Amino acid sequence: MALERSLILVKPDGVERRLVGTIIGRIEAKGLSLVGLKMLQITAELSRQHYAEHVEKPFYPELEAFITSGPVVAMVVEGPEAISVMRTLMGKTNARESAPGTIRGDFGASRQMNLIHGSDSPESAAREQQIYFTESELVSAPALLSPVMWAADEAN
Ligand code: IDP
Ligand code: MG
Repeated sequence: MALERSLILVKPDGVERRLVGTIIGRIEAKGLSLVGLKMLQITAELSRQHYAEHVEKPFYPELEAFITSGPVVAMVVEGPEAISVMRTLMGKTNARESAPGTIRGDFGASRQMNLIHGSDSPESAAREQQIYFTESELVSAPALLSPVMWAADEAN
């Protein structure tokens, strides 16, 4: 098991609905650490970079219109297996099918306006972190609480 970093966005619908604090609260309550945080407006160019794998898909124009429609909050979160832990915490892409207890399942009812983005693999996480953050914008989280949160072999 490894300490990982995932790139998370609270999407424009989450910001507009004043759910930023609630969503960050869930991430922190799970035990993940914030190591980077900023608010920004995604441009069309940035959207094409972020969603490179979807640019040719039929739904891309609507997705771009949505993701550029208002500010987002970008974060890098860290913890043991943070990438898959965040995907589980988020729920399925289509919020109507997301389980209750997940962020999308509790707060969303749309496939597109699904509140949150999270990296889907270590490769995506590395690529996406570079899109939003420079190395100097990411802090090293203090390990003070780690001994009471997980065993040493869960985060090496
Ligand atoms: P993910 O966010 O759960 O990783 P992806 O399949 O990577 O889901 O899709 C990226 C984003 O594009 C979704 O979060 C959602 O906002 C939007 N999206 C995905 N599929 C559709 C669709 O079929 N129609 C409209 N928007 C979609
Ligand atoms: Mg995805």
